[in-house]
Amino acid sequence: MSLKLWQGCSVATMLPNPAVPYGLIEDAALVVDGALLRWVGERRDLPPELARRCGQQHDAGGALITPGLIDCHSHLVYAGDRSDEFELRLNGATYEEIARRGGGIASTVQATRSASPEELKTQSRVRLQQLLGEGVTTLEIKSGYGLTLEHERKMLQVARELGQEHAVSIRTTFLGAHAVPPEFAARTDDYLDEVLRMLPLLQAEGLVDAVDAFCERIAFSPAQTARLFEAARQLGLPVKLHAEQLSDSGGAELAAGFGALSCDHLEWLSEQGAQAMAKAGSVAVLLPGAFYFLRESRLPPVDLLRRHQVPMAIATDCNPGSSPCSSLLLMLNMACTLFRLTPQEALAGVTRQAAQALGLPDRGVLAPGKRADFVLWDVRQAAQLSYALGANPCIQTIFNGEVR
Ligand code: DI6
Ligand code: FE
Repeated sequence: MSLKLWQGCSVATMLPNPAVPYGLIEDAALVVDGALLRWVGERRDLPPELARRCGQQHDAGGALITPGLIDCHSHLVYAGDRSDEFELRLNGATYEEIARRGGGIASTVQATRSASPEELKTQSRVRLQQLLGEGVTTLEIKSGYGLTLEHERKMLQVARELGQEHAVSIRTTFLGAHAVPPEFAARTDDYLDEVLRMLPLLQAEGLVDAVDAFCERIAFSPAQTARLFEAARQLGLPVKLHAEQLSDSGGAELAAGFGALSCDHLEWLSEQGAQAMAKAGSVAVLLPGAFYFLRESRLPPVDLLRRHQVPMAIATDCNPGSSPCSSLLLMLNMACTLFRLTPQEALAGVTRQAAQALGLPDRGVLAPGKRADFVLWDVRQAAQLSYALGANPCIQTIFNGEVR
């Protein structure tokens, strides 16, 4: 098979090496064999016989190449928006008033249930295309605005179809335990029974890669979350959790006990929680968009995570209520400015660590044998990717070994 060569670039491999920030290779060459990387290194070391077999040769014109970006936490599939609520609030309405008018998460559930699969897909595609335009090659999408078997299935099918119709790899997460729908008001345990009925059915249809829940005073308790995770374990599905976003409920420790891929948000994470995550190898997914949009003041304990060597990922949390955001590059900037991550940590957070948060060891770094998903950027230094606000220096994205 004919190989493809990229040269005239520097490559941020993102391989962890304390002596080489970003795993950077200057004056690099990269050889693609089908959907995989065959060779990555300094151009002068490229074996001549390999170079000869490269049918396609690309001059990257001095671009910086990074792994394809990975958004490991999104609620990208939903209908409608909540800009009316945003405006009401800025005109002085209180949370209760908005809730009484049917606002909040319930309004997105209502809009998502009412939307046809085609409408839902059309609206979600706009956000997907924004992410793709910034070099995203892998994206997680959660359900959780349907909250019935029929509508959760619809959301997950739309997510899968978006993945088939675009050059992007999509992982779906069942978040039936996102909120208690109005028809189950004050009957959380009954609704959870319903969620437990949905899970094996949706899994059997091939719609579920992982299971998530919103563990919070206003949503599901740790005991309820544990019931769900027990069911996931029986089905062989990995879990992750919205944990410690608004209070310390001990969710991270609970999730770590189930070997969670990740615990997400974590503003209120305790030392015990961090220890448990480190032991379990769970990734801390930080979501600066939600922190910013909800005007939170409690920062996620980044130093604690560093101290316990818990890997940190960054994601958009793209959703209409707490993070109406479809820019992963903006999240890089906000992870640095708001959470004080270094630009290197931030970039690792949307590449290597985000891959780990999704349980995908085949991507997130550029090395032989890994997927040929990578991005050419019009920047000279990797830090520029987190430095600029609202810029998009993406020149070209290669997905599955093909120019996208
Ligand atoms: N945490 C959040 O911040 C969002 N969901 C969650 O579990 C809020 C979702 C929404 O308001 O629509
Ligand atoms: Fe979320």
